[in-house]
Amino acid sequence: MSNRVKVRIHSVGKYIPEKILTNDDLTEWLDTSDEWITSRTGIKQRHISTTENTSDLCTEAALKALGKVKVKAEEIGLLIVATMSPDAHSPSVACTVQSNIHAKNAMAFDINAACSGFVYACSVAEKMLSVSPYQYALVIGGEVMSKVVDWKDRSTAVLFGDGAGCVLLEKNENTHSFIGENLHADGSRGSSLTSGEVAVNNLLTSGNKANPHLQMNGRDIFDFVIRSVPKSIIEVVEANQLQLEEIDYFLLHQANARLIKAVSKKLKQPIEKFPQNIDQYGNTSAASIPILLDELIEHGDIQLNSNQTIVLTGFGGGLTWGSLLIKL
Ligand code: 4VN
Repeated sequence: MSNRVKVRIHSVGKYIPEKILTNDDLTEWLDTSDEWITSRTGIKQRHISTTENTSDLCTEAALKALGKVKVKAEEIGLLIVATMSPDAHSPSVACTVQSNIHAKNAMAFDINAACSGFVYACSVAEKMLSVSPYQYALVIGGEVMSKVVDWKDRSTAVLFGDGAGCVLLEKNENTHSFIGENLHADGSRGSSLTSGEVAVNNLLTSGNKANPHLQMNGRDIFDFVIRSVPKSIIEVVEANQLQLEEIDYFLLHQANARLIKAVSKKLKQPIEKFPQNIDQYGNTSAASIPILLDELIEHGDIQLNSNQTIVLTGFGGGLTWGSLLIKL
């Protein structure tokens, strides 16, 4: 990596839809309780979009990130959106955002790696940026999960929320933020989490079954995360001659508070190094890591240009998982 052009995080932004649904609100529609949801998941409430689609959330997050620094939309050469809840298959969310913010010099495409999407997209963007003529890339994780969950299924409907987070990456002479990574997939276990199935349907074939809703085998996913995520974190840290003790924060995909606690135990690292906001937002899939990063920067826990070292770890549908080691 040392002979590549350096890339760093220049600014971060987020956008959360205004409407809040608390656990108690959900009990009007579902046979569930605040006690069950809180104790099993750590979720107290989630934000749900009433009018805005994924591209609208992503547009606002991008404008926030750009507004914090003196970078014009025309200076962006690459715009990637990580999402599993796009407005449509085509145009991509990234192209709609490109139009909305007038990033007319940017190539634009979506990446779908479910809850790992933001980590995957950062990895791709960093590599493309480092060998490109342009100076800036926008990487956005954005989801309107509320339109894909089955609101009659209490085992999944209570878990998810809507939101978007964005990082602006910059080519830079001095600092290389992206020190190491590992990205993984196990497609043989893809049926553990499905969403938006589309069956073959044409003049010659019809009647095939497809379920457009999100379906999840919670136990399978939980087991997979416990087996693979601590390993991925240890791998990325040790492969780069660091020790877990030297990492300031582990930013994990916000899927379940009990799971984050289990990972912290397995790594023998204090829970304080695993910041969480799942209580407020639920599981926002590809958006959860950049939303968390933005909040930590706003609260002053994480500072850009501080020499802090953080690990970002995504995991979920696909199945996919992976970690980025970042020096700020
Ligand atoms: C990663 C994970 C999850 C996930 C899996 C299971 C689960 C979240 C099942 C047991 C239930 C409480 C909730 Cl670990 C989802 C994704 C997708 O983003 C990624 N919660 N639970 C209980 O305790 O009965």
